[in-house]
Amino acid sequence: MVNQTFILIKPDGLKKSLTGNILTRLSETKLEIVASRIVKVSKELAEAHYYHMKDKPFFNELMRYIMGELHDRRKVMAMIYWGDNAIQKVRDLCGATNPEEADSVSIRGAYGRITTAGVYENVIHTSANSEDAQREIKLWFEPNEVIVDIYPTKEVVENNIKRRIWA
Ligand code: 3AN
Repeated sequence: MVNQTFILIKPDGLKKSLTGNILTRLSETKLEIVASRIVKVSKELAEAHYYHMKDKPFFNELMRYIMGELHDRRKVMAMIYWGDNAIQKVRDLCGATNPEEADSVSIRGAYGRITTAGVYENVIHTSANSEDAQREIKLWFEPNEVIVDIYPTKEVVENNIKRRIWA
């Protein structure tokens, strides 16, 4: 089944100059990149992305991590990969959330670590399932930034300018 998944190269991945290595690993999946942007993550975006972690004891550290405050790199690289079984293929390649449990040849197994403050710095995020993929893609991208039609959109007119938004 063809589907799409959301991927973030996190601030530790950028700081460790792993972007090229991670993209090379992702190319093993033979999936297509259909959207990409470098994003400075605001507090609002960080909280919306990790809303399900709000009650975790490490939530504040997680916010600082994803906003780049722990790595002096206030940016992440957000992407959408699309193709046959994209969600599962990318999850398999990334490995388990806990870098110590991740397969050692997976991206997180090879490059991730657990900090002394207890945060998993696992260099990459990818959607867990199709509901998460849809929520995350719609949060991080506008329809015009994606080169294939993945979800329904609608046209709105703002200040006499037509714009497509997620329906
Ligand atoms: P994934 O990114 O694999 O979907 P989630 O959504 O369960 O993982 O967790 C979001 C982020 O929160 C992880 N990428 C990791 O940085 C951090 N995290 C998750 N579980 C823990 C934990 N038990 N201890 C510390 N950090 C964690």
